[in-house]
Formats: sequence, C-alpha cells, structure tokens
Amino acid sequence: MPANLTPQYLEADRRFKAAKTIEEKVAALEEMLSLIPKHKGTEHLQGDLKRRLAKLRAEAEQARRRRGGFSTSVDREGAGQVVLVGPPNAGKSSLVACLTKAQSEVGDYPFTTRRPIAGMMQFVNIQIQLVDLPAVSDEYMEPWVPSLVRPADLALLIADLASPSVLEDLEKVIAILDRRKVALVSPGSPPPPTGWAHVPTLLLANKADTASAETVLEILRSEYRSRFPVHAVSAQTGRGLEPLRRTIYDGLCIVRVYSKPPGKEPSMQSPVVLPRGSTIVEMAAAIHKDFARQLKYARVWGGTKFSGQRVQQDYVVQEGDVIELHI
Ligand SMILES: Nc1nc2c(ncn2[C@@H]2O[C@H](COP(=O)(O)OP(=O)(O)OP(=O)(O)O)[C@@H](O)[C@H]2O)c(=O)[nH]1
Ligand SMILES: [Mg+2]
Repeated sequence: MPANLTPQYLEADRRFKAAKTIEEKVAALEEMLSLIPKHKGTEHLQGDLKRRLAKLRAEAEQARRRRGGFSTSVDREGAGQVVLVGPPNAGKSSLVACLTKAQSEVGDYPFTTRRPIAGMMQFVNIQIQLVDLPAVSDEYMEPWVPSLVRPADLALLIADLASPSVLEDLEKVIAILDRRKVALVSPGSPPPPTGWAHVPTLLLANKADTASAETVLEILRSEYRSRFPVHAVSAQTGRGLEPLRRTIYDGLCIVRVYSKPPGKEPSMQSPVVLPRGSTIVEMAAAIHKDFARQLKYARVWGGTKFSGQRVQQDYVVQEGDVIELHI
C-alpha cells in the first residue's frame, strides 16, 4: 500500500468494499480516483483503479442491456454539456423539448423521466448539449444521477413556481447532490477541494405562467439571488426561453473565434470554440495538434482594436475574433 493516502480516500475505499450494487461500486471508485494523490508512488494504484472502473462500467452497461435497459452515460457533444436537475415534475423534460429537438417524455405525474435524454440546442452558429435527467428527490432517485451532474460544464437547476414546497424541494436537490460531493455553485466560483465537483449553476424558475408565480418568484429571488443567477421561464408560453440560449452560452465561459486562411475569407458559420482565456497557441492546437508547435505568428481582426495586426503567441483570443494563423 503506497504512503500518504488521505482519510477521505480510505473512507471511499471502505465504501467501495461495502458497496452492494455495481452503481455504488462505480460511484465509490470514481471518488477514489479523484481523491488519490497524483504522484509516481501511486501510479500503479491509479492504473489499477482505472482498470477496475472500466470493467465495472462495462458490466453495468451489459446488465442494463440484458434488462432491455438503456445507457446511463451520455457522450459529450457540441460546445458544452449542460444538465437539467431538479425536483420531480418541475418541467425539466418540457424545457429540453422546447430548446432542442429531443423528445423527452413529459408527464403530469412525478418521476416521468427514468433515463438521461440528450438533445442539441442551437445557439447562433453552434450546438450546445442539453441533458434531461430524472428527478432528484429523497423519495426516490435513480442512483446514477449525481454521476452525470458531476462532469457537466453547467447545471440548470429547475424550480417549480407552481409547487407549494418549491424552496424545500430545491434545498433537498442541493443537499442530495452535496452528499455525493457534487456542489451546485455560482458561475465563477473558486475551484473545488479534492474529491469534489463544483458545477456552475443557473436557477431557472419554471412555470412563470401560473397563478401565483410572480409572488413565488420574488421569494425565490430573495432566497437565491446571492447564490445563483435566477431566470424566470415558462416551457408552456415560451417566456424567457430565447434569451436563455445566450444565458446558457455565457454560463459555459467559452468564446467563439473564426479561423481565416491567409488570403481567404473566414468561415463565419463554423467557429472554433475555446474556453475563455485561451491563447492563440491554444487555438492553433484546437485546430490541429501540430499547429501549436508550428505556429510562427498570427494576425487578428476583432473589436475596435485589431484590424489585421500581428499578435504575440500569448494573445488571449476574444469573442468574435477572426484569426489568421501563419504556420
Ligand atoms: N403551467 C405550466 N406547466 C408546465 C410548464 N412546464 C412543464 N409543465 C407541466 O408540468 C408537468 C411536468 O412536466 P415535465 O416536463 O414532465 O417535468 P419533469 O421535471 O421532467 O418531471 P420528472 O421527469 O417527473 O422529474 C407536465 O404536466 C407539464 O405539462 C410550464 O412552464 N407551465
Ligand atoms: Mg422529466
């Protein structure tokens, strides 16, 4: 046993050994992997954990197929992955159906959604992946839901303005995820401590069309304003949904830049999407892995400052920049 494994790691290890279902084992192993100190002395153990995790995930997948089931993981697609989380019946599936072409079943009873449903939301010239999830509730929850929230780039926490227990329901959602070391945080929060995931979150107050929605919305705003940005929406009337596309885009903290071959026009229909704060070198690497190394210089058109000027390799690209890479 290599030295300096933390008490948190040993606790996750204990949970792994006590786990009864494959899902519990996978959750414990994921946590062990995130908690293990990353250095030479633990390389062997890290490899071992990864192998066990891959094997268990494959087993879980097979077991689900045997049950005529479905996959409980979602492959990332598009410019970012956004999960919808919330109490039963809040309108998560309705919102995904409004914003994407995905057909997620909508029901007027709780726990309608039993599997993740991914759809692509168009925002101007890019696609953003929205993932509808089953409800988070202490009455019942599909055990794999927190592990799909964990890797997301952004969470939409859905509140039901028509529910008399809206505040309690939200607190429960936050607490249940917290127990699985997944914290819903305001965008731009500092990075999480080891073993935790911090998922930037927007609070969507849905069913803004219903009778006492405005009053409930005010209460919700005063409770949550300091924790998350709050937006009123209605899947029924469409209120707030068009501006929401940009709000989601902004929440992802990404920029769109346009590559221009020397002497040609840029293709404004297919931006290169990068994390905010990326440099020209990172942009080059995103286009082709050899480009970063081969990059001689770049010219930039953008904003009021640049109209084809040469920039240094450490130039931080800005939303809308047109960039000519010279290799
Ligand atoms: N009035 C009103 N009803 C809505 C709105 N959005 C959803 N609903 C209704 O609320 C009910 C639940 O909607 P769903 O989209 O299935 O909710 P969900 O959060 O996916 O529910 P689960 O999958 O069971 O957790 C349905 O009867 C919807 O028609 C809305 O904006 N306004
Ligand atoms: Mg649903």
